[in-house]
Amino acid sequence: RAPHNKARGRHPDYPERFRVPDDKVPWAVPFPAYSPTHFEHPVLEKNTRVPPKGGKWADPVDKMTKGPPKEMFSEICSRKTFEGPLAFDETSLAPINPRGRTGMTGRGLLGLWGANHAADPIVTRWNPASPSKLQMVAILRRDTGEWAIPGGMVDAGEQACLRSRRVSVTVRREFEEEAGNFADDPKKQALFKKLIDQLFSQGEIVYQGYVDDPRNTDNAWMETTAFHFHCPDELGKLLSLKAGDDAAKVVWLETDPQREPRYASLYASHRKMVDRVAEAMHRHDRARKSTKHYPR
Ligand code: RP5
Ligand code: MG
Ligand code: MG
Repeated sequence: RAPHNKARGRHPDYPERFRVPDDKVPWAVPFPAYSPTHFEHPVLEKNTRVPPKGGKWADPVDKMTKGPPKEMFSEICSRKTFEGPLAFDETSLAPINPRGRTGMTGRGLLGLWGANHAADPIVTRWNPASPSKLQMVAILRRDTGEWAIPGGMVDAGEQACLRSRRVSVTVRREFEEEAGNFADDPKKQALFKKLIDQLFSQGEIVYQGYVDDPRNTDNAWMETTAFHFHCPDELGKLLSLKAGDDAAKVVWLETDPQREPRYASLYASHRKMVDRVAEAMHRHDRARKSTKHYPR
């Protein structure tokens, strides 16, 4: 398990974290001076679920312990995580970040104690103008101003059953919201929907697990299911994009860190996920080109 970096860094809506040096990230390494900043963004209080009413997305908090209410313990234990059995803080009963210290306790901007699940669509095509170059659909996030995969949170109702069919609902919804905002142009909208019906009918899960997200804390963190959808040449040429929702811009981005600084510095651990896809695509392409075709 790789230690996290962005989860120890800055977020524009967070106070300063307690600094955690590289060697002190693992919980197994003693760090007696560790005094993390406690932070829960005010948006959590406004969106706290009051059982049994649904609709809101944040867990309650125990005002005394600043952790989850005791009654929630078994529910938190039963929640899905890709990071193996969870450990809990003995005093606050809050789940502990499986990748180590972040310099912050509480949940920051994340609604759930423990894993907060997202889904990420990695959509690629060979650049129509330069077919040996692989491009991906990338958005500019409004919150941090970083380029990212157009992913999003799995809806509250979908949290319980994170089977790939449910998650693929999220992945499509998020792609439409963030990269296909054609509500003002019914013709373009219809074409976009038709194309992604075809594109999203064949996807592959390429990653499931922890995301090194700048919103993570010691007690709440992001996990994702990333899908890869590759556009066949014609579809790739036709698929035009328009940013919406929490995306300020959307582009076809070259997946080459040497030539494309926006790709080199993708949000959270998105670079790692797309690098793997790009490597596999290039490998595949080389193998295809080296196969000789003899006329019959
Ligand atoms: C990342 O945050 C995930 O990989 C996903 O891309 C994103 C989901 O959060 P929002 O885009 O909804 O803020 O950790
Ligand atoms: Mg979204
Ligand atoms: Mg999003």
